Amino acid sequence: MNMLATECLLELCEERHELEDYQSGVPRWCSGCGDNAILAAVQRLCRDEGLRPEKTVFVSGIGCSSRFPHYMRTYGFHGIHGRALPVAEGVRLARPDLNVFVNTGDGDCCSIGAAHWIHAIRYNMNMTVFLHDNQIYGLTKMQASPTSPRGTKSNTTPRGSTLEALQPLSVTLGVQNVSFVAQAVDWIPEMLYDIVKAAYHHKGFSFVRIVQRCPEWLPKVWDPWLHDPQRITVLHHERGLQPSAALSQVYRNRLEHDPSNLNRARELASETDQIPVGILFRDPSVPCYEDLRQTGKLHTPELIKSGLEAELDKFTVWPQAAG
Ligand SMILES: Cc1ncc(C[n+]2csc(CCOP(=O)(O)OP(=O)(O)O)c2C)c(N)n1
Ligand code: SF4
Ligand SMILES: [Mg+2]
Repeated sequence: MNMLATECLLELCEERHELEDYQSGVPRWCSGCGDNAILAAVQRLCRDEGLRPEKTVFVSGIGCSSRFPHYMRTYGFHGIHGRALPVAEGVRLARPDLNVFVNTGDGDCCSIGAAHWIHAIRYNMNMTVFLHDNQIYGLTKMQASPTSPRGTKSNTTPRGSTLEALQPLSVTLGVQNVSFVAQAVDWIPEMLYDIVKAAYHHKGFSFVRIVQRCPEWLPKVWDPWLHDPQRITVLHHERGLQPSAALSQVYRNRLEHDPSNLNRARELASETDQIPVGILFRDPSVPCYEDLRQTGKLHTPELIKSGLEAELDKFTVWPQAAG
């Protein structure tokens, strides 16, 4: 076979996907909801990375944001409120060949699911996690969440919420084995895409907090940052992201930040006046739980059978021992 024919054949065998191949249904989110921008960035990532739909799964909990898997033409698991992460961990252990993504809301992750979140960071299993942080319970019509700013008026806090908001980045950066933490905002698509892509390429638990607008229940909460680009700090570094010249024209407040510097990442995460956007922390050397466990070995039927028999034998009462 000549060179040209071989190339043509290779091209035919190579699976190519268009954006539409990852799109499913018409999202039911309100118009202007930041979830739409996150969906667009993730579908673009799937197309650009050529992710095979049958090798990709989106896992979510319950909430507006957790409707995400319905809009991806891949595998999906729209789970139980607060339990997106343990479901994703199960998928990861049973099917290490899949690309695992998680979509979780601030209520889902930081309230009812908080214990799972902390342990998932420590286990550092290879998955890409998007925290859609709209600072409110959206689906259930406006109850304060742990990330609601102090003073937020809601159905559960009619006189304004009493406590300071929990900072998801600070929490994540405080847990043992943290390996990737980034922050994006839904209204800067270029950086949202670059961050989603960097998170996907990191091997380990990649945690991306996405500041997500909920025009239905908190229409003005992000206005100070939305209308003043100077209040966005664009993080850049040779080992982080390198935003385009066009973006730098608008977002002039740039900061060189080395993502291997954990203490500096923690300082940046605790800022509330500015929103740092980019990669705060990355450590590719943190081992993944599934590699430490070498879970692949558990998959041979012989090993499973002998393991089960050994386990059952522990509880067997042998007649001579009993007598
Ligand atoms: C065990 C359980 N508790 C409570 C609920 C009710 N519930 C559904 S979604 C939700 C909060 C959703 O908020 P968030 O996770 O921030 O997602 P959003 O809708 O804002 O995207 C609650 C309390 C539930 N479905 N299951
Ligand atoms: S209620 Fe808020 S979070 Fe839910 S779809 Fe509407 S804008 Fe989005
Ligand atoms: Mg929410």
